[in-house]
This record gives sequence, structure tokens and C-alpha cells, in this order.
Amino acid sequence: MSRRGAIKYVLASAFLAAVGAISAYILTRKPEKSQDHSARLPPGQAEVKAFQALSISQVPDIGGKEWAFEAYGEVDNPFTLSWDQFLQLPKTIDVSDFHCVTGWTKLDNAWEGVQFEEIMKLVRPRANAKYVTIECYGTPLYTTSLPIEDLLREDVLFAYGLDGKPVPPGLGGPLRLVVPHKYAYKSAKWVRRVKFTETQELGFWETRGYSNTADPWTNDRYG
Ligand SMILES: Nc1nc2c(c(=O)[nH]1)N[C@H]1C(S)=C(S)[C@@H](COP(=O)(O)O)O[C@H]1N2
Ligand SMILES: [Mo]
Repeated sequence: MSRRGAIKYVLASAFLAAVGAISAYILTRKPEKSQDHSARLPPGQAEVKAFQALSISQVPDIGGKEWAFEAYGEVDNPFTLSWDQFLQLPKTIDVSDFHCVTGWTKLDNAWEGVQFEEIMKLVRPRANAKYVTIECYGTPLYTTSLPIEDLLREDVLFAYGLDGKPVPPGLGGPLRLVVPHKYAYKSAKWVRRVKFTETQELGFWETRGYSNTADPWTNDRYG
């Protein structure tokens, strides 16, 4: 083979090898995966891209001046905080998922607010206090309740921020509870008062057939 022939031969082989490799890549590559969130969806839940603002009441009209956060019941130091005082409490940002018992899940919500732990430090519950009832602004009165130990998880917040903005009024602003490891009816909107009790008071949905334990991961929807 002439020198020129040899060069042509090498170039042609390289070209064919490259075409082969590119075709093999195109034929075998997987389609672009949209993110698979199925492992983060509890049984019977489907992902939604926006919250569905579900409430038994209209958005309550709470003037900024009148707004107060109250903690009372089986405690040594009952207290009331104004909005400005509440904002002085140590704050946290936590990203969590939100599961409504009607079947929708909204993933990756960046809540900003105050951990329940901070309220505990201030209020100093008595030894007999085992549960907390959350009482909301709005008519009819919405309540829900939880054992204190569920509220002490670090992702449980009294939240005033969502994704870098104030929690919108329809989603519970100015202040809502967020309890990511329970169905969303435990995440009380428009929080007004927290009452420490020795025995558990069942909340609005819990007295109407919904589970008091409300664990999304065990499909624990009905009481
Ligand atoms: N005050 C109050 N909080 C509430 C409710 C309500 O009716 N009133 N509904 C609960 C239920 S059933 C759900 S699913 C969530 C809905 O929260 P969202 O409006 O932010 O989606 O709020 C919970 N907190
Ligand atoms: Mo819900």
C-alpha cells in the first residue's frame, strides 16, 4: 500500500469507528429521566405542583396589631407574644414534604419559622403535660392535637415563611404549624394558641373519623 493509501485507510477506519460509536450511543442511551419522586410518595399519594388551600373556614381576618401567639395550660410559664416578639425567637429553615389525607403531596417546601422546642423552653410544661392542642384563628374553630414528643422533631415548625416569602394568608399566614411526618390536617393554619394538656383532646378532623395518629407512611387515614 502506498503511503497516501495508508493514510486514507487510517482516516476512513477512524471515521467509521466514530460513526459506529455515535450510533451505538444514540441507540442505547436512555430517554432523559424526569425526576423520579416515587420513593418520596407515601402509599396512595400523588405529587402535585401547588398546594391546594383546603380549610373549613374562610381566611380569617387578623389585623397585625391584634395578632398574638398564646401558650397556656399545664405549664409553669404561660405567655402571650406579639408578632414582633414572636419574630425575635430563634428561627430555622427546614425543607420538607407535605401530605394531605385527600391524596396529594407537595414536595420540597422550604418553611421558615420557630421550632416547637423554642416554645417548650419558654413555657416550661409541667411534668403531667403530655399533649398539645393547637387552636386557630377563624370560625368555625379549627383545632388539632399531638403528643409533645411528635412536636419535638426538628422539622416541626411554627412557620411564617415559605420558599423565601411570607406564608400566604390562604396557606395559613401569618403563622401556621407544619408537621411533615403527619397528614396535613395536623398542620394547623392561622395558629392562635397552644394548650398543653395531660390527656389528648381530639381535633376537628380527628372527631370526624380521621385518624388521630395520621401517619402517611402506613396509610393511616381513618380512625
Ligand atoms: N386552621 C385550619 N388549619 C388547617 C385546616 C383548616 O381547615 N383550618 N385544614 C387542614 C388540612 S385538611 C390541610 S390538607 C392543610 C392544607 O394546607 P394548605 O392550605 O397549606 O394546602 O391545612 C390543615 N390546616
Ligand atoms: Mo387535608
